[in-house]
Amino acid sequence: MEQTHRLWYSQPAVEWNEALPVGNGRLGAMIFGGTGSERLQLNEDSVWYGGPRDRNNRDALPHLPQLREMIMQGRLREAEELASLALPGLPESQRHYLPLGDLLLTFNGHDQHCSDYVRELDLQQGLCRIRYRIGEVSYTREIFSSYPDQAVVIRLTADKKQAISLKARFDRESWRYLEKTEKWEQNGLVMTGECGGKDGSTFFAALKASSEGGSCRTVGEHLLVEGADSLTLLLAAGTTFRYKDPEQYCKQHLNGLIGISYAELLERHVSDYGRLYGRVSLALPAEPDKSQLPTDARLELVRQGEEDHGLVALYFHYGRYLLLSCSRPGSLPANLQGIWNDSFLPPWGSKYTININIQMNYWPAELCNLGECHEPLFELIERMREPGRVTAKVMYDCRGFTAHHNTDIWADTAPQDTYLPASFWPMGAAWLCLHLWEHYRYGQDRAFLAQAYGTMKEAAEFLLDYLIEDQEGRLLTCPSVSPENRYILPNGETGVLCAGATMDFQIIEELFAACIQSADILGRDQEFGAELSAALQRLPKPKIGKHGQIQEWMEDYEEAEPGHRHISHLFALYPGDAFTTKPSPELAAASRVTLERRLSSGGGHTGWSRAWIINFWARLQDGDKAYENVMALLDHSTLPNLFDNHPPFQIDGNFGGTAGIAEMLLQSHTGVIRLLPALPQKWGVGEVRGLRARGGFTVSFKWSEAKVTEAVVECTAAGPCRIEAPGLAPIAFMAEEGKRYIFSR
Ligand code: FUC
Repeated sequence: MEQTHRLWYSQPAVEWNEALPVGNGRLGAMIFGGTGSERLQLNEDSVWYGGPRDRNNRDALPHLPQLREMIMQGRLREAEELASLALPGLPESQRHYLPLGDLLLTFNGHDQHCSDYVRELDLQQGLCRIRYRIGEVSYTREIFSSYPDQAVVIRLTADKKQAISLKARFDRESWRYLEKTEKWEQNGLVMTGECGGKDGSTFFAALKASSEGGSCRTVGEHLLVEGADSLTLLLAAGTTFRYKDPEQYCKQHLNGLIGISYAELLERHVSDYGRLYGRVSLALPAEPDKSQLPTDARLELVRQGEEDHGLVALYFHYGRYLLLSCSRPGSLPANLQGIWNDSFLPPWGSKYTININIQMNYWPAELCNLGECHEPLFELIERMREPGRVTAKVMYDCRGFTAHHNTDIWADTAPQDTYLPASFWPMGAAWLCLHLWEHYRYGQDRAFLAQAYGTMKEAAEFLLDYLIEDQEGRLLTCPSVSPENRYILPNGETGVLCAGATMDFQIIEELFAACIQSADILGRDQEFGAELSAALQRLPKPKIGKHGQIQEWMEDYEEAEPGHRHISHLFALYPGDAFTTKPSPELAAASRVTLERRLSSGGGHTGWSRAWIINFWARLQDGDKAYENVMALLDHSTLPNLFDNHPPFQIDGNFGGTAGIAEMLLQSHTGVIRLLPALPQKWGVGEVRGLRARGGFTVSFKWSEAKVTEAVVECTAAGPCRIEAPGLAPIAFMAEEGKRYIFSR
């Protein structure tokens, strides 16, 4: 069986989508690996344009009754016109993410006669390594972003003495006029500037060199190293978002680190990173064995229709690597590009789109045993509470907190854009809060739940107030949309705003149920629980439409785009739980019809949409369909560096794909731990170690001929444990905390 933990290439990256990412949650770099010159395209997660603002539109509330009336009466054009005037944020757009800059290294004479070139990303050590030979000298470059030491570390060595010479400088392309680059003593450089906009942050980056042998000096904005035996470069960066004085922080930090040997820095990095990465492993059939081929060649063969189970396992591991590299405690959450962005005007602002994308970033967090990587999202949710209360009150006169389909570094909750299929959808906070509940379900940490409950409750309070009653006494969301689709009325007219999008009820049901259960577990708030239960009774139930599909809206409208990338009305299948195969076979069957319709009309064309589809098929327990879509994700939506391609690069598909592969192997959302729930025929043999199951379990198992041969369950919380696995008799027992249980055939 193949266990591949390495992306590798036999040539430098020509463009950004070939470069390899490193990151520690906060500080990231894309490494090109050139021989004559090296480019590290740098990011720091808090380099965003502009400061916080109150963008709430005060004209929303006075027009809300009229808008609701227009929608309820089907006066759609008028409603759209009014919504476009009265609801948008002022201004229309939230803040966007920016690159920090580049660190450029030049090695004179190295672009010629180079041989034995290898560029690799070692996922087990969490570092990028470049090796090549020129004449008699072999050069090695190792680069990683250390979480314990909060620095990018660059190490240059050669197998001959005095062979390391280079010139280094910072660069910031056409935006360089905004800042200063200059030398820092004899062995360092600094770069500083404004992120832009009124009340925006200021950034600072610093580089410090330490060489064994040779000399270091600085001239103008250059650092010059000549004839060193080996060299370590340390890079730190920060902004006023976190540090009062980023210059002082960076300089003090590097002055403290520079005395530490490279071996120790590496050791600290590998032990920190490796402890997390090493929790999980996956081996899939080694036939066909393509492990000797470079990663881009393997991807190309998949495009030509070949199988490569090892590449699937590598993609899975890479997803875990990426999450560890762009979301660690203390960092901001993973944005649309994780932390890796080279554009001053990135697609969708490289911010947080919360009608699927950022949620998808965190789908693998719990299941793949990286619960701590989820924390930055929880912190952002906390920061959204205050602005979200203002939005709830100002726009809708509701209690609690709300957010629309995007947020930014300042936790902005007012609508983003005036794009009718997406902008005026106040369900963002509610969906995000379900991540708090999922974290509890996996970890069973009551102290966490006690704290998270208040946040979940506030999201629920907003919805209780936002729901309106229709003539039949049902409670509906209005205005709303089914992200980001449109419907066709029987008269051929197209609609977008609606009362009661199916997804809304599915989110509300899950959130209210989570609040009720949490209140029960915590032994508080019985009255609120009763209020939620009463509201749940009055929500519309899921409906099956004329094609046998789950209806996307309350009426059985045709979809304007039947192959739309969003499949919002299957939220209850995944990431929600309600449409599981056994308790609701009709809903599962209708979900299948919905998926097939989407797919046969060209669905799954963006990377994230394809990744969502993998998870849907996994939940429908159709391993072969899930597999087909894993292959389609690799084939259509994966760039040479294995980044997900929307297009352009957007990281959600990596995370959704990783979660989907895990979901094919283990599911635990129904109260039973199911092993191999959606195993494709092609993966008859394999082994997975360290996945998490809800209830506080860590599960490892092997299988052959599609049957589990051995399963090991470690219990991190006491409680009932039920397991169903092909090849094993059903298992049910009371687990004791700290105990390990082994089951075999
Ligand atoms: C949603 C999606 C787009 C894209 C954007 C960031 O609006 O519909 O496909 O992923 O977010």
